[in-house]
Amino acid sequence: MKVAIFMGSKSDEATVRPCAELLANLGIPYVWTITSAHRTPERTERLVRELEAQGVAVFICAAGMAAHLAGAVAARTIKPVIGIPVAASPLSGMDALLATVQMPPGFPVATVALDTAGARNAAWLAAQILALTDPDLAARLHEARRTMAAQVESDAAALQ
Ligand code: RP5
Repeated sequence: MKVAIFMGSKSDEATVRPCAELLANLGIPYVWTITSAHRTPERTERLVRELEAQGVAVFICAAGMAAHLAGAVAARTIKPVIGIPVAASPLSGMDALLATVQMPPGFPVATVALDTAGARNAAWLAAQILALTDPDLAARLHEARRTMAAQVESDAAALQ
């Protein structure tokens, strides 16, 4: 297990699924579970401790509303923490974005975009962090970028 994906509620599942799928496609072992900074603070603390002991190197946390999950995890580990703000209230995610990104100095949360775009980038960023010490994964990421560039070229050609 290299990556832990936490989400605050079952209701975040569809938003977070692209993150898990991308990690799987990149061949990165991950664990994906539900835990809440507010509803299950002890579970969150225990999971961070146990998963870190099992070798998790990056934590990804998705939450909506007063989204304190990523911050609560960042308070308990020096491993990189990536936060996905989820639009889950009438404030359209601005609440979660600010709660996730505005961490006090010393406890960074690498905050990605809202919702599924952010979920995908959370996986890419976790992969890039792991690729620092994994040349095979780095090669897969370079290949993925070549594929994305080729797609733009072929889409542009098809547009003529
Ligand atoms: C957050 O509150 C969760 O991450 C979710 O995005 C939001 C709403 O949770 P539910 O009331 O749907 O469980 O804690």
